[in-house]
Amino acid sequence: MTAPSTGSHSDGAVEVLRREAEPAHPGTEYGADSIRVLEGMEAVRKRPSMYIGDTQLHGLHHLVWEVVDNAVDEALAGYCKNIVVKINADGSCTVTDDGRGIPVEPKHLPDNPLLDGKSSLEIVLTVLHAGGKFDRDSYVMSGGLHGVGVSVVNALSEWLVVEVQRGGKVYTMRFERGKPVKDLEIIGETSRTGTRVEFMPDGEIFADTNFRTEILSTRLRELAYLNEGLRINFIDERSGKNDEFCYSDGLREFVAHMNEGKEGLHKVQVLAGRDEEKGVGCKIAFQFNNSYNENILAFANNIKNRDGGTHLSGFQTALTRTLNAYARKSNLLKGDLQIKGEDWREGLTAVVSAQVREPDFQGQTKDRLMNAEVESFVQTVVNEQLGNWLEENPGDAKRVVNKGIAAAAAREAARKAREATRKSALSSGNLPGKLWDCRSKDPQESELFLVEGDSAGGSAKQGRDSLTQAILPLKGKILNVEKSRMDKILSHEEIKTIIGALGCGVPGSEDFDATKCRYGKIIIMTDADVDGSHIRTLLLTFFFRHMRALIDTGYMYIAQPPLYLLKRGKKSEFVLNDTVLDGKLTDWGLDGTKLAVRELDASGKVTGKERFLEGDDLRALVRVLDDMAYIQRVFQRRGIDFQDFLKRHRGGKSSGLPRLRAVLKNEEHYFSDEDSFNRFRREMQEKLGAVEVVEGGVSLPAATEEDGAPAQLVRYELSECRRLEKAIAWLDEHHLALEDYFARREELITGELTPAKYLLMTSGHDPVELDNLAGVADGVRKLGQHGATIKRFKGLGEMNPDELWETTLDPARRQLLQVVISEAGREDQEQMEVDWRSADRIFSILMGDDVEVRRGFIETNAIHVKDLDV
Ligand code: 0RA
Repeated sequence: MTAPSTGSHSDGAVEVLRREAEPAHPGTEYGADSIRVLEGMEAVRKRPSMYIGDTQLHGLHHLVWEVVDNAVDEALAGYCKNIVVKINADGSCTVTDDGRGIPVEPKHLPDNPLLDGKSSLEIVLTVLHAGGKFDRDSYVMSGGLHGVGVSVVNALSEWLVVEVQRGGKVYTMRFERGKPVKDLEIIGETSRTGTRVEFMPDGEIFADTNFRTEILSTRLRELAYLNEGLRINFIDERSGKNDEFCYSDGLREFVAHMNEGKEGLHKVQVLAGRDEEKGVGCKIAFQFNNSYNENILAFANNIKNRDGGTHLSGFQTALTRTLNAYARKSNLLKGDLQIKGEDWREGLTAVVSAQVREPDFQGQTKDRLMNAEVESFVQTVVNEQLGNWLEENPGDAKRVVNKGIAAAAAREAARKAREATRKSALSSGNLPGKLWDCRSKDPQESELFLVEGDSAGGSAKQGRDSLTQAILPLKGKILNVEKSRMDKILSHEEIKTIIGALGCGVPGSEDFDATKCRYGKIIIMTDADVDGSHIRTLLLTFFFRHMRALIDTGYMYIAQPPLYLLKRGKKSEFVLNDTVLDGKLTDWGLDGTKLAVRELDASGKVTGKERFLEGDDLRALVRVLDDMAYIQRVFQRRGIDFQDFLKRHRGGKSSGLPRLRAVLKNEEHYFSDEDSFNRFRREMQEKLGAVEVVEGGVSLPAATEEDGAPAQLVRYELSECRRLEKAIAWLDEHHLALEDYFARREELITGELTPAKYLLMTSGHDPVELDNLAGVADGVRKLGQHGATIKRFKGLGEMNPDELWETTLDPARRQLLQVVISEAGREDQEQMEVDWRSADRIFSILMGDDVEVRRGFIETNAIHVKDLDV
């Protein structure tokens, strides 16, 4: 047995600690519960929260994690190298891995007549907790959090299709709401192994079945960081996003990623060790940077522990001890300055990842690791290896120690500044002179507007409801707190004014209490230009870093002054943004407008017959066409010609569009369903020998590269076709020809065009001839624009006090944006965490020093920035 081997593992992958396989007892596992088996799926559907936590976003994503965890388990056991997670255009999810494949052989279970003779695959998918009973010697490290089994995913899916490659054969089986609807079927041969699970979360169970890209990609990236060498591809077909996460030096790269935009004081360091006998291991990556924020994440067996636990406290204790000892010994620290743990951790970014054979977590959500043996183990590793690193790198060590000393000194200075701020700004009745307070003293109904500039402040003061609305005009840009320590922040005039107006104490001190805030809403109101958004970001950075509680309790808002003033005839209207503008133009364009559909004879001449679409029908048509335009863009991204696709595959009948596209030896084939695809696959297998099916989009790397490797049949799911079919059905019902969508008008010898089949007619305007059906939606919006002027507002100052009241201040008419770190609402821990981390990174990137990183960020994200008027 080995003693803790500390040091030698720092650059290998985190090694996995195994536990002997539990002896299997075939035939006994299910015996007693035989009757419950069928209840199982029903039970899950009756009380889904018991199995997946809730039926909100957290539970929805839990389905994906359940399948992914199984694949990661295969990776931990050494059998799987690649995982692909794909959100399909219809909202279903496909998880593919190249592990061993779920076992398929029939189970001999004489004690259980219900299950006897059924395939393992069916049992794994329909019996709760069955997965673990199949001798997964890999047991080890992953999951634990989930581990309720893929059967739960099955139970909560409208449908689920699983495909297994194993033992030379390809198997498939289909379920609906947990029940098998097709027997296990062999559909081909293969030289590979792996599992593909495709499922549609059930709308009867989940309020919202829309997977969130951010939640998925953050966690998948994290899993790739934590499992070095594992390749995870994430594809979101709804947007075309396609990411590959694969890190040979995972934790180190994780910390580098977290520190993007910050300046490191040294190279990322890794400390690691393990003790087979105790069944514990840990790996820690850390880097000090020049910021003032501490950012440490803790994981045990791939599970994030939000409240840390013994691995984290072991790290912190050893860090403080080792740095203090080194600082004294090297004479960097003189006198009686006391450096606390929090001082040492200023500007520290770290990931602590522990492997524990028998993890003991606190609570259902496993937010805290409790195993006592981990604490002392991590301490030993850190004391020794961190000490060595400091000794061997005196330059780095000096920077780190000096930073801690400065932090301790600044803590002292900040304490004094806090005292001073408290005295000046907070002595009661002593509100800042610049504040135009409201008369009400009830925070419930009081609002504070933080307004850019004195002139807008003046308009706001005149336009407001002075009973409940207070105005605080801010001069110029406030301090960038990302680059300042607390003592400096607290002596900045504008910040002192804000602190004084809010009246809930000085941030960072004990008497800070968000619930004492004098206003129930704090509303940032800046111009819709570059300066305005800079000021907004500076303010948000301040609140995010130092008054986070105000954001978390939902006090923070952003005012939305209108972007446009639309005028038509005597009517004028303020318009919030581009989406609303489009809607307005559609409304105006539809007002009194008819679409004439003329009959043309075979030679393209008008016969004189025509019919009209108007009112709700025409409105619905515009919606259907906008939908089709969206789907057309999806096709474009896939490199499929939409027009060709519609032409070649509709075949007259409304029998449906192909659901699958496959490419074999550069030739395209389309299939209406899985069955016809599988028939084709078998045929090809007979003809060509071996045929390997790979998922389109990204392919799992070929298992063999030699000659004679099987031909690749690349398979693409065309799930957006379901939506497209709905659109086409609507056109059918309204006797509109799909061919007309792309129709073109010919040019005659005279230079004229052949007569238009579609015309938009409205009073006071010549009929508008359209080239084809696709042109109707934009044609309507163009009509709406007729005779209208659109004026774009830049500054708040362009509005007079009345207009400002009407559009932006009046609670009955304005639209505020609430600042939440989670888009999904505060109750959702999952989303919160994701967004907190990206917010942290984004603030560092946008407000930090690193110009290159900032430029890169702005360039890659420029696509989201509309109307940037520089
Ligand atoms: C039960 C036993 C074994 C593997 C699996 C389940 C398994 C499940 C999933 C779900 C997604 N991908 C998966 N891969 C594997 C062990 C198989 C063996 O011993 O050969």
